[in-house]
Amino acid sequence: MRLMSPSLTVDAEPYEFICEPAHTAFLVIDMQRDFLEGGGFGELLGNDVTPLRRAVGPTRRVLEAFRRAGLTVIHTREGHQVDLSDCPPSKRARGRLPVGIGDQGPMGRVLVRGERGHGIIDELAPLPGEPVIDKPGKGAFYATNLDLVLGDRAIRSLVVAGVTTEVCVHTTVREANDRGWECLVLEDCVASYFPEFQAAALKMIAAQGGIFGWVSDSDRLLRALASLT
Ligand code: TIU
Repeated sequence: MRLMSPSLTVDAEPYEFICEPAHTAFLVIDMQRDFLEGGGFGELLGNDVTPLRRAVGPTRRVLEAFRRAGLTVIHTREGHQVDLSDCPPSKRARGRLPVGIGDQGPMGRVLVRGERGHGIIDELAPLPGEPVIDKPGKGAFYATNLDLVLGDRAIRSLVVAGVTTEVCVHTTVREANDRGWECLVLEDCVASYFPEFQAAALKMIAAQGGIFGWVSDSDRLLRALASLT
């Protein structure tokens, strides 16, 4: 059932986020094994992947609430075609990794579409009918049809979750903001390998009057959604 209420008001920083549920999507960015599980791209980059787990439970609660309310859910995955034709050589070379993008790792070829590591973690698996945007870059608009998918569904506002906060979440929110979408980032539904980047990245979004978005959390979003029903 689609909610008919005209607007949803979520307590947020720097001030309340107001959107229309029927024109709002939950955008879940790159919740892939390659970033959240041992042996994936994130760990091969030298990171401890455990801090990313904190975003899984809250994201799942918001995902379930959006699904229950009949609202739009969209997932993204970072990764490359099997022949790596969409991976700039500069990206592949970055980090001088002994095992990097396109190489065989414990979960298949690293950051390659169709491999186990490229898949979204079981807890947040997309349901049939939920768009999954495969993106070669950090931003979800670069070299994808995300703008068409959002336009087709008359989406004007995005509630954003995913990893990592300062890389793919930030790049995507900046891209979305420049294209006219309003973005609310849920601080407990996004995560970074670096606590100091998590804090700074969230501050950057909401500073200067919400220079490229709003920041709230899953509890405040769920409270607002509950008040509609
Ligand atoms: N390394 C890192 O923090 N992130 C990425 O490479 N991709 C995403 O953020 N999805």
